[in-house]
Amino acid sequence: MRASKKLITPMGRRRRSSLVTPKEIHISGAEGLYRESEVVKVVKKYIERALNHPRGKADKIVITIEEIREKPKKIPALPLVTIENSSPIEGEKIARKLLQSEGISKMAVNKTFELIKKDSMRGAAIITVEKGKRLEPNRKRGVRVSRLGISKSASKQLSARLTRHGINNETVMEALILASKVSFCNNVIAELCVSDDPNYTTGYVASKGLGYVRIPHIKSKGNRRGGRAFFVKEGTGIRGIIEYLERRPVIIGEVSLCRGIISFDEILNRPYI
Ligand code: WAQ
Ligand code: MG
Repeated sequence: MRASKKLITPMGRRRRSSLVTPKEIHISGAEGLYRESEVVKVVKKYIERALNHPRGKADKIVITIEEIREKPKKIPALPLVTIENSSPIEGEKIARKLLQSEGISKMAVNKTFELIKKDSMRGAAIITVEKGKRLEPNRKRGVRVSRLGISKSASKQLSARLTRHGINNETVMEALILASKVSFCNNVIAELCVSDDPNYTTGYVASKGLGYVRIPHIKSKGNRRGGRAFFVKEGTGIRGIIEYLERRPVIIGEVSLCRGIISFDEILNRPYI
């Protein structure tokens, strides 16, 4: 699902008869892998999401439903943990340190934060770990991870584990599924995510080594800017990565450890892996 809204600027309103094209802003996107019997229910949920979104009410909703013949690849979810944090300044520092601990250069991290703070994107940027070069062919759209889901039994188990930490909601579930699919890609070293929802201030850094590390208060409340970046090795072929992220069906079949809030020092020691 892709939902957007036309922004009519004061100038556009005055000159209605002229050829001023209103700016279309991204409101919400969602994708998943479901059984046929679930499709109607899921589409209804997506439409409701687009019409009641904190970023604004969508005036255009595009829904694409495709039958997938390829058997989904089953992968485990990343282990989940939340870092103790109470301010956006500290939150950004934590994210930077985690990314650098995974080998992402300072320059690449700087460029990524600049990008995320500038404008909200519909998809993710693909950024090289050393030079911070952007590789995705369509920068306005970015790359949308799609064809991803979770098995019934893993979903039940994940819900139970997230409930213990008071975070059993769709936002966390969907983000963990996405991050698990992304990190399973050999060429992706790490991911940074900041929500573009003005009310949602928790972001995360994810990688094979760190797992899914939630960072509360990574941005201030009311801030509509957010985005995602996938860091890849210098010289990696972009086509194979995009093919995997956008088209390869992947299902979470197994849940990993879900921990509560821990301090930053503890996470760098990685005692839970
Ligand atoms: N593929 C690639 N990029 C995406 C996708 C996707 N399927 N969906 C969203 N994005 C990008 C896009 O640039 C958005 O602006 C940005 O990510 C943020 O998307 O553990 O809600 O849907 O508490 O706002 C993370 C923390 C929440 C969850 C993430 O992201 C937790 C979130 P949003
Ligand atoms: Mg959002």
